[in-house]
Amino acid sequence: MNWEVLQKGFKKEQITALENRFLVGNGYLGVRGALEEYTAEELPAVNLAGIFDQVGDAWREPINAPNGIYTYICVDGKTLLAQDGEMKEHEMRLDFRHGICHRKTVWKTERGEVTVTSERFADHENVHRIAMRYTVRADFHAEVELFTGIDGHMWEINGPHFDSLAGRCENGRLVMEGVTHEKGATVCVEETVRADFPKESKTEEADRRLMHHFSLVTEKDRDYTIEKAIVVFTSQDDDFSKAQADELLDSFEREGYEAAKRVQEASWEEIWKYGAVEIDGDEDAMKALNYSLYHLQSIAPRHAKSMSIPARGLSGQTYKGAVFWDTEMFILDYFLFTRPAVAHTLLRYRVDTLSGAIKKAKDYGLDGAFYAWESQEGGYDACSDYNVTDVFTGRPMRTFFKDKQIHISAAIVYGIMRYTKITGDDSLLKEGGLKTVIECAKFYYSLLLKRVAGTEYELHDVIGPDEYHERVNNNGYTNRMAKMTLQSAADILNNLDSYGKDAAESISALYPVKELAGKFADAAENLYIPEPGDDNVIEQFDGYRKLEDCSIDTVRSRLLHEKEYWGGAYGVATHTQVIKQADVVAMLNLYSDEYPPEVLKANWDYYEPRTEHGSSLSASMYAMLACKCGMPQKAYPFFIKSAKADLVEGGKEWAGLIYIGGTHPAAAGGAYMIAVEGFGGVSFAENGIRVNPRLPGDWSGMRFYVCSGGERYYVNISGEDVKVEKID
Ligand code: IFM
Repeated sequence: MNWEVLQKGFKKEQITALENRFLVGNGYLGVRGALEEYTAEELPAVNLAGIFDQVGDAWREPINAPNGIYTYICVDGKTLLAQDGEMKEHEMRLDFRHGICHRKTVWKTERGEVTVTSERFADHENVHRIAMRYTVRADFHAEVELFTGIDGHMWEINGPHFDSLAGRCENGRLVMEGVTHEKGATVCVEETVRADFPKESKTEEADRRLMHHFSLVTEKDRDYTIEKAIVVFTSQDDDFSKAQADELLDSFEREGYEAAKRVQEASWEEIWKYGAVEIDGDEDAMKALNYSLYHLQSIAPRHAKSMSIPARGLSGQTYKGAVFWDTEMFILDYFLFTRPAVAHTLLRYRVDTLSGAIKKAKDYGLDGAFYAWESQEGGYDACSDYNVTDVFTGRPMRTFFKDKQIHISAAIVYGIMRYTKITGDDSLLKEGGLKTVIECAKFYYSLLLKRVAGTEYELHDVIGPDEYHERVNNNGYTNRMAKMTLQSAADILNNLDSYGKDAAESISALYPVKELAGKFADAAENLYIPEPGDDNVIEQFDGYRKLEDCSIDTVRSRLLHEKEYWGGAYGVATHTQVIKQADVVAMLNLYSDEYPPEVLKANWDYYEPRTEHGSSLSASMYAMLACKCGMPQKAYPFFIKSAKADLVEGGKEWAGLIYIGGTHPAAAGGAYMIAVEGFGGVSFAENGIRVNPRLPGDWSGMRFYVCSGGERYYVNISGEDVKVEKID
């Protein structure tokens, strides 16, 4: 397979999408695929994981570090900037086997051609470091001024996040240090430059920019190359000091870009050894899938013990750098199956942010743990009560995602229980997970309602995964996930001894075990789950089928503005059956074994034409259920849509007036689930893994590795033949 994404030519309107497509990252930082000369206007970013800042009442968001990539040239007095769009040739290339982004640009000047080539990577071995190489070549004796340094004018959506930003030169290296507004955290960027020409530079500081300035008169057709290392660290890093930063720069000065690149290539080869998926008969699908996995690997917090993945990865500040249910329901499986330690880190973050969830529940007058819909550090919910701006009035619109998407707590329980079941490792449960599950169950318990004349419990006033219909009663997905949570907690409480003496004692000290177990079991048994109707269709929520039944096109034709929000109080979809994303279908996908095939199919057929797929999460749930209905052909276009979410243009970039562009890790994780669990048919049972493939059209085989019960298996599907081999 060709592990390369190539983009030839330049269009201004593609700049932001390409920055996502060519992103390089290592879990600690993400570097948007911006050209070196881009300034804030083109949205470049070195986006940092897990460090946030808020300015005034604006949205709290993650920090973009001062941009140490910033480099440009002037030739014969003219500054050459790609964004001016006057290049003769331009191409970008991503080697996604090794996480290296390349560019080549040719300008035609009055005296001849000037070519810039560059490459860069976010170092996987030393996650604080970015390495780059930048080469200029002219086919004439050109007067070249080369500027490279640190740009303190970052792209910030709700900044400025640095109250102060000070630059200095330390033994020829540039250092820029910012102090964040909210917490006074420091973010430090240091860089060093090697050059293959006599390196005499002036250092210039102006207007929040700190630059080396090299003046060259180039020989015809000779390369002039600088190699640069940029190290980023913050006062929030537990285990990284200035001395270590200096050492990383020292070693780069000694050994150079090529040496660092060799290590980078070896690290990625290690990742792909068990992390890639091979497909026979469909090169395009295989490439798109592994490109998705590249993105997941680029944002995996391998360096941390307790950290999760934001909904837009490390591609910037959109979605406030917050963690959603995307992680547990869409992203988790890839790591669980290929690198369980990362799955543990993702879930550890939830266990460690339990206190934030307990506080949120309390703030709403509820019991237990109500996890943040948009979780930042400490479990702080970054979701605003006004998450959409009305395009007509410019006024903030009241949305209820934060208050009513109660299914978020169940997603955390789902993740923890799934981790425990598939790995066979109950350490997460013992180290805080038991309490987490119990607190989530307490949360749902405190929300249960029973009608005076009723026998079942109900959950009212919620928002399901389909966010267009707010404040509905008995959303099928939510109720089923709440039931799972209550049942999991009851099982835990009834089997406390199986977690060992210490865990049993600490839980018994906190809760009336027997009483709670009884309450949760009763609630789980008697919580109302909407049943299939005469036509086998399950109503998404009470009264859903009484809403206007019209096509998506009809709804779209009623828009008065292309960026108008479809949901909420007055949205065009609100009073119709048109939904944003998989909802009943998501529930049936998770609980397919509880329903006969005709119910699964009837709901797929009913809901698909009514689903706008306005979220990149939607396609994978439809594809998964299609596979379970024995319709891999129908699943295939949804698989391609998920796998290519960051590879092709056309993704949603706006919600009302809010920019929401960025990478789509949940779609990437969804693509993996479709390939391995949907088409590959992998599932996990008490006695090991099961493989029951349902390959689509052209696929004649698949090969991949999966972990289960502390073992790793090699799965080789070839036509009808399935081999599962345990790896030593
Ligand atoms: O979590 C999703 C949500 O379901 C739909 N809107 C986008 C969020 C982040 O991906």
